[in-house]
Amino acid sequence: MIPKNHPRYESLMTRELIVGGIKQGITSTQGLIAQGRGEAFDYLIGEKSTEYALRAEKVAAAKLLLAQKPVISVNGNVAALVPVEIIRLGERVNAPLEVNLFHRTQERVTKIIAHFQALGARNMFTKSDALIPGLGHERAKVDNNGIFIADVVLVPLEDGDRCKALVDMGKTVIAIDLNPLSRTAQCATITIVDNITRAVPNISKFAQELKDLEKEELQELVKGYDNKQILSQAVDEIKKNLESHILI
Ligand code: PTJ
Repeated sequence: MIPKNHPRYESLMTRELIVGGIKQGITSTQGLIAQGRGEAFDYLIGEKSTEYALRAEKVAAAKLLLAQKPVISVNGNVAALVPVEIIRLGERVNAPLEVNLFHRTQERVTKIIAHFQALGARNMFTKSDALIPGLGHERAKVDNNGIFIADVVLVPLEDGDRCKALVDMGKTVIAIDLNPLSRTAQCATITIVDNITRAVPNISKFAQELKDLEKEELQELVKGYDNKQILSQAVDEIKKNLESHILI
């Protein structure tokens, strides 16, 4: 039992969600390692949604609202950490969820779909009848009516190969990744350098605020977005935080 007044309460509780996901059979054991890596970067950016992350989150919300066929890709970590929040986001921007796993087993795919449906997800792509060209691993398997033909795909905690393959297919790829140096972060169209536990509610909140804007107003908001600048601001933030902790 983790006491509420523990200084690392939130971080420790997030770990518990991943452990719970593994026990339920929805999260891979490798998910623990990914979470650990994410935590380290979260520590370095100050465990907060920075100004540049909020900018990327707002632009992401606008892009999702502008999309013709948006899809939200979900994996075992997403299913454990923010299942309800991602269902809500999907409903708000009219984007069905699609399970896409790196360490894929049919058993886990089935369990994750059931997990989301039990929590109220009504709109999911559940087939794996198409392949993303140029990918040699299991993440290539997608739904022909879902990710395969989507124009905008939200990919939280992605691997670099599929991110690049989706961009190569001409899609707008929105990544959530705490590591601004990862291949995913570097190749996505919009990179949200924030913890998924903060990023998904933030995108939802922005989607709610923006949903009644005209198409032209949304396009105006997206105009001039520079992902390289966002990434360099994330790296600067890490440098600044490290420098402020150097003891003289
Ligand atoms: O369920 P599966 O089989 O699809 O597997 C999912 C994981 C996440 C295990 C798999 O995709 C994987 O191994 O991912 P990576 O290559 O470790 O990359 C995960 C990236 O997400 C890393 O750059 C982490 O820094 C980042 N990350 C981890 N936890 C979080 C995060 N970013 C945002 N929020 C987090 N909580």
